This record gives sequence, structure tokens and C-alpha cells, in this order.
Amino acid sequence: MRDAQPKAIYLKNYQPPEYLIPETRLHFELHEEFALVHATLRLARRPGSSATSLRLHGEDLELLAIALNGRALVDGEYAVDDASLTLTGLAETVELQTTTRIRPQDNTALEGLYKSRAMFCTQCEAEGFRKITYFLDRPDVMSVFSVTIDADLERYPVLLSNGNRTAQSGLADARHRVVWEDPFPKPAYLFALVAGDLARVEDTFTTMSGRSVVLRIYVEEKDLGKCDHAMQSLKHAMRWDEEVYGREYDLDIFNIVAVDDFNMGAMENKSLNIFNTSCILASPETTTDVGFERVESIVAHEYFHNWSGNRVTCRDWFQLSLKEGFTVFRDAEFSADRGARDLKRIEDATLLRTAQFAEDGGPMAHPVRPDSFIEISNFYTLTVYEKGAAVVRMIHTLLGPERFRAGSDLYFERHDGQAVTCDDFVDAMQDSSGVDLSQFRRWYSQAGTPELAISGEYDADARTFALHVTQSCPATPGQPDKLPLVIPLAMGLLGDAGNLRLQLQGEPAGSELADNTHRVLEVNAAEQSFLFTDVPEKPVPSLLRGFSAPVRVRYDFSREDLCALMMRDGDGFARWDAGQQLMVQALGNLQTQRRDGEALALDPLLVDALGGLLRDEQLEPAVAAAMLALPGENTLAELASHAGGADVEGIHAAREHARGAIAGALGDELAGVYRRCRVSEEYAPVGEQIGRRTLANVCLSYLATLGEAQVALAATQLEAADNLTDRLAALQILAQYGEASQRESALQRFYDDWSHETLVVNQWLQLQAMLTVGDSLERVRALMEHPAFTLDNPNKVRAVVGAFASGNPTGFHRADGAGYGFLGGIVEILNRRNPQMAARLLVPLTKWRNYPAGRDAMREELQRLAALPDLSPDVYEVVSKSLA
Ligand code: B3K
Ligand code: ZN
Repeated sequence: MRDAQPKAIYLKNYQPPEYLIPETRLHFELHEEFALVHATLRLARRPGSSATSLRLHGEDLELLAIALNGRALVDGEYAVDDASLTLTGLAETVELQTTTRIRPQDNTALEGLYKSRAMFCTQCEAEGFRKITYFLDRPDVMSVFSVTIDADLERYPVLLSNGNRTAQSGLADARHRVVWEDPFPKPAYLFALVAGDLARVEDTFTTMSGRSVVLRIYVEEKDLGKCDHAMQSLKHAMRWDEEVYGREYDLDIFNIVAVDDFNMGAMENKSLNIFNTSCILASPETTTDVGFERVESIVAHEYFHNWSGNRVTCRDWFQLSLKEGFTVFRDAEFSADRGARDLKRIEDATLLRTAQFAEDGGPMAHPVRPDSFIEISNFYTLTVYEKGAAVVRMIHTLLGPERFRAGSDLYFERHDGQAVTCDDFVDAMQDSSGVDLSQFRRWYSQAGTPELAISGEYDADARTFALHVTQSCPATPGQPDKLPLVIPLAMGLLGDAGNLRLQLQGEPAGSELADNTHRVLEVNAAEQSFLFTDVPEKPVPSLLRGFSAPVRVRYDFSREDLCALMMRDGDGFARWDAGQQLMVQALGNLQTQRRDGEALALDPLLVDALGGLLRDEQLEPAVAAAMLALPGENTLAELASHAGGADVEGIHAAREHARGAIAGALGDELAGVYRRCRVSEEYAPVGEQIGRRTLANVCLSYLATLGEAQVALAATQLEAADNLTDRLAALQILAQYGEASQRESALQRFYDDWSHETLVVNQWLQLQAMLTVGDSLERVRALMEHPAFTLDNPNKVRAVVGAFASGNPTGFHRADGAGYGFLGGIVEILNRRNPQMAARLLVPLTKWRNYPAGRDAMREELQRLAALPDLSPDVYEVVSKSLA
């Protein structure tokens, strides 16, 4: 925390470093009260630079000794302030030695070197290394590290860092020493250190060139039985990267460590990934199906970073999406290949539409490659990650898989060992394919969600169908005017008997495309038309198939059109999407009826369509489950933000009414599918079982709206379940729909059964934070008093405070504004203790413009926070931008 108002830094001011650090030697002495860090840096002036002075980053460090080329410096020969160490009169190459004292035990921000329970661990991305020692803590300074760690042998028998272990020895006073050397130059953000009393599971992987790699997952002894899924996931990911990208692992050892206190999911430190326990441990008793899938995808994501992030890294933090967008695209494709592609697209599209579009439409909107920031930690956003991945996906779509792979090969070959930019990535794609991507690059610089307004025109005499497409993009902070983007629009045309063969004007006749019912139109101008010829009947267009671009599409579909697409289109994503649009319309009508004091009546067409889905035994259960689920309250709120703002109560009431009406009309079908889909085999987190469980639980949750007899089904399921997925689903239903006494006793019993499993308890906390019965806020306050809760653990804060603020809209937006005050109070406490967490928790408040009823109270809470002394740069940036 600095005294002066934090300042923004700009991409346009990027300057290469004056000095490089080809070699870094670190020696850690870990003690219970403090740690000493002896650093020896070989500094070499960058060719082309004439600088003789150098400002190294350093925060919260106590400098105990400093020497240049072996000579101790005295006062006046260097300058230190709370963010830096400045050296002057430097020769072309020098050796700098410093000794600093740091206090990992007091580090509650969980950035730099800190303690999680009984172990030491690190988190350096983005700018945490400067809290360990003085350094050029920027990703374009890549160094070869060797690391010596001394610690008490009994407390910390396991000492880890990046690369290979090259030495170990005993020391006096029951201490020991281990030395690690990483042959690959890396930026400081990829440095990692772990010291603890850890157990491990071990496996091996033989790479495509026949090298054997040792794989180890380190956890607390009690969690040894929960590592198998992560280990299998790692091996699958390693194989997939070889097969799909030709990328092989490059060291003889790959370590993963699980820690309880971690600000995000995991971190890709070179050969020493550090994971939040919630993203690595998995067992049927402690992990839901969704959790198993999350572990697999995060293990893969961090592993994939070894090439997309570590071997080729970012020049500066504005380029964060270079590694994150590409790696998210890679992990999404991995998951799609491992599971069901349509479902993965549905999940990703939902995330983008619900949360990323909201980011794009809010006060913190920024391009995939931001132009400026105050605190980079605030830019680990859905825009950088998920929209960034969508941008890479569009390149993949425009080039096709073979040319995309050639582009990726060229990118890795050209830039191995370098720190580069998003433009370098696009250049490689363009150079290898010959496809001109100059206009496409606007996706990196232009913020906001583009909109496609599309209309269709059928000419029965000419047998043509024209699609008229207009693209626009709303203004975002600092970007009033937008230019047209290149938007791949995947589509088809649906006729009475199925999808029509397509002939696009201008295409050679009888085009020999393998799938002649599918096209990707390249939209690249403000207004454009596409003409299909030889169209025998008036079609219904199936648009944005597979969510081919992160855009909104507006088309004036009739309810019958949507039903036709939902029941019969050839694209699974488009079917789901049409169903969602029908639901959005139906829920909108319910809200209007409610507002106008009319009796609520759910669209019978929707009910019929859902009945059809339930009776279709051919439909894959997982797809049926996705299609039966109503859009969530946050998705509806995001859509409403465009139409005058979200009525939280109205959305909730409409949705609950619809659930009851659907269950009332389709009770027999729902009960039948519930029975048919129950899994009787032993639990396994495999697609086929997951699909059936998901569908059964969706049916159960509809049925529960019908009353006691159906709620009893949940009680039976809770008793009988052999896995957390079914248990939590049943508990949620009992807690939400059961009698008060049933609710409280089920919750208490669950806690008594699982209080020894932190990760299960966290899910129990989260479930309660999202309950809408009774006084939610009071319940949340009580949860914070529960012995299982602490503000010091990010998983717990997310489970209670985060889940309440973003997953319980009626509770958070209650009319008296108390939800806002509550959140502001927590942010105020965490502002000093853990600024990254504090800033992230604040996000729901920043959307104040979308909520007409709570607008003033939300803004006032932000203003109250803005006036606090000592705001961290993290919180300051979010508060000040959202009030601007
Ligand atoms: N690269 C890390 C995120 C670091 C966040 C720092 N505040 C995890 C990931 O994206 O793989
Ligand atoms: Zn990542």
C-alpha cells in the first residue's frame, strides 16, 4: 500500500528493461519468525541500452546487506524506498548481492512467500516476486534460477523449487538444505518455492520421444487418497498436447503441490505447479461431478502453460491474454475432446454471456489486451481469459484446424525462450496461413460486446433467402467509437424436414463441402448481406452455431421458429440456444404479467417443447439436462440490463413460477425420467454417469416445487447417495423446499457427517449462502460466526461472501440495501489483509447501473469505500472506475 494515489500505467509507454538478469542465485533460510533471502543477481546491460542506473522492484522487504561485485555498499551508494532499490554508476555487467528479511508468517495477502497452514509456499504472478527479493519483476526479464533452501528438517522435510534437484545435505541444528536448478530461463513470476511436511503420490509418463518423466503430487498425508483423478488428468493432458499440438514436456520431473490458502485456482510455475486444494483433490465423497471436471480442466490448463506461457511468455502484463486466452482455448478443446463438445460449448457460452458480457458492459470494461491498468491483479478477468480464448477460437475457425496448427508450430518455433506480444501470436498465424488478419486484430484492442442485428428475407419466386447482417458495438469507457470486426458466423438453414443443403451466391455450384448444411459466414463490415440460392422453402436460420463468436445476435424469431430450432436443428448448441431464447421470452412475459398484476401463465409452447424433450429417450441425458434448465437469474439480469435494468424480485418470481408450472404440467414425465436416470452402478466420474445424474437432479429439482411428497424424494436420495453430487443436490432441495425443521436438521446432520473434510464443508457453506428462504443475509452473517469459517481462507470467503453476493441475487439486492453494506464491510476488512480478494469480491457492487431499485444504495456503498483512507491499489482501482 502506497501513500500517494495509485497511478495507471499504459501499454503505449512500454520500454524494454535497461538491464537483463541472465542468472539468479537465491538462498532461502526459512525460520519460524522470518525468512532470510540471499540473492545473487548477474546483471547485464541490455544491448542497445546506455543506462548506468537501475531501479529494481522490491516491496515489504527489509534490506540487511547489499554488495556490488563483492564490495559491500554503504549509505549513499544506493537508494531504497517502499517499492524499489536504485543503483547508480553501474558497469555493463555487475554482480549484485542482497540479503533481505521477509515475514512470510505475516503475509495475509497470499502474494510472494507466505504460509498456508504449516507449509511455506509462493504465489508470484503477476508482481509477487518483488515481495521476496529486489529484482526486475517484469516478464520480459528472463533468468536462469538456482535456488538453495535451508529449513528445519522435521517441520519441513520436503523442500521444492523449479527445475531439477541437484543437491541435498544435512545442516547443523536439525536443519537441512536442498538445491534446485532450473535450466530454462524464466521470468520471476514463474518462480516457486514450497517447504512442508507433505506426502506424495508418484507416477511416470513416457513422452512421445521416449523420455520418462516423473510426476508427483504433494499433499497433506490425509489427502493422499484424493490425488488419483488429478494424476490421470495430468497424463491425459500431457498426451493430448503431444497429439494435438506436437508439444512435449521438457524436464524429467513435474511436481504439483496442493495448498489450502490460495487466492485463485492454481499457478503454472515452471515444473512446480501450485494448486488450490479445491482444484486438485478429488474423491466421490468430497467432490461433485462438476468438481471432477474442473480438476481435470485446471490440471490441463496449468500443464498446457508449460508451452503457452512458460516457454513462450508475455512481454508485459498488457499481453496477459497471449498466454491466458490461448491456454483457455487449449484447455477447452482438451475438455471437449475428452467429454461432450456441445456441452462444453454450452457451458462456455453461458459463462461468457452471463459474466463476460456483463464485464464488457460495465465500468471496468477493457479490451482483451488492456491499454492501461492501475493494478494488474484486477485484470485476471473473464475478458482476458474467456473472451481471449474466444478470439483464439475465431482464428482457429477462420484458418481451419490444419492451418491453425501450422500457425501454432510457427509461433512456438519462432518465439521459444522469448517474451512476446499478442501481435506476435497473430503474426505467426497470419504468416503461416497467408490469411490476412489485419482487421481481425481489432478484437484485441476494442472492448465491448459486438451485436449482430440479423434479418432474413425469403423470395419464394426466386427461391432465395437473404440474411442481412448489421454489426455494431456499444461504447465502452474510453472507447466511444468502434470499428467493424471480423466475425465468423456459423449457421445453417432449417426446413420442414431438417437442415437444407446450402448454396451461397458466389460459391462454386454443387460445392463439395463435406457438410453441405453448415457454413461459416465471414461478417466483416458494418452492413452486409448473404444470399442463399436454390432454397426450396422458407427456412428458419440457425445462427451462431457452436457460439462461433463472442457476440450477441438479434433476430426476430417467432416462438414457433424457436421451437422448430430447439426440436430439430442439426447443431446441438443451436438447439440449446433456441430453447434458452424461448425460455427468456417466456420468463419475460411472466415478469410483465406480474408487474401488471395479471395472473401468471407460462407459455404453453415452452411446456410442450420441454415435454417433448422429456419423452425423447434418444436424447443424451446431459444434453436433455442442459436444455431443461432455465436460464439463471444472473443471465436474465444481464439481458435485462439492456432493457431498462434488472428487476431482481421479478426475475426470481418469474423463474420460480415457471419451475412450478413446468413441474405441474410435466410431473409424470419428470418423475419417470428421474427414475430412469438414477445411477445404480458404483460412482464413477465418467460422462455417461454424469449425464444421468445431472438429468435426474434437474428433474428432482423441478419436482420439489410440487410439495412435500416430492421433497421426500430428496430426503431418500440424501440417505442413499454414495457420492457428493447426489448428496448436495438433495441437500439443496431439502434446504430450499423442505419445512424449516427439516432444513435445519438436514444441514446440521450433513455438517456433523462431513466436518472433517474442509472442501465438503466449504460446499456446505456455499449452498447455504445461496439459499433464498428466510433472511439470507442473517443466515450468511451466522455462517461467518461458524467455527468452520475464517476470513483468512479465500475458499471460505468465496464460499460464503462471494456466493452470497453473486449467487443469491434476491438476498444481496434486498430492498433495504443491507446486502450492499454487508459486502462493503467485508471488502473494508480485506482491503488491508488481502487486497486481491477484496477487489474481486467487490465486482457485484460495480454493476450498480444495472439495478434500478438498488442503484443509489449500491453507489453510496461504493462512495463510502472510496472515501476510506489506505485503500489498496486493487480496491482503489475497482471503486474509482466503477464510480466514474
Ligand atoms: N496464471 C495464473 C493466474 C495468476 C493470477 C495472479 N493474480 C493461473 C492461470 O491462469 O493458470
Ligand atoms: Zn492460465
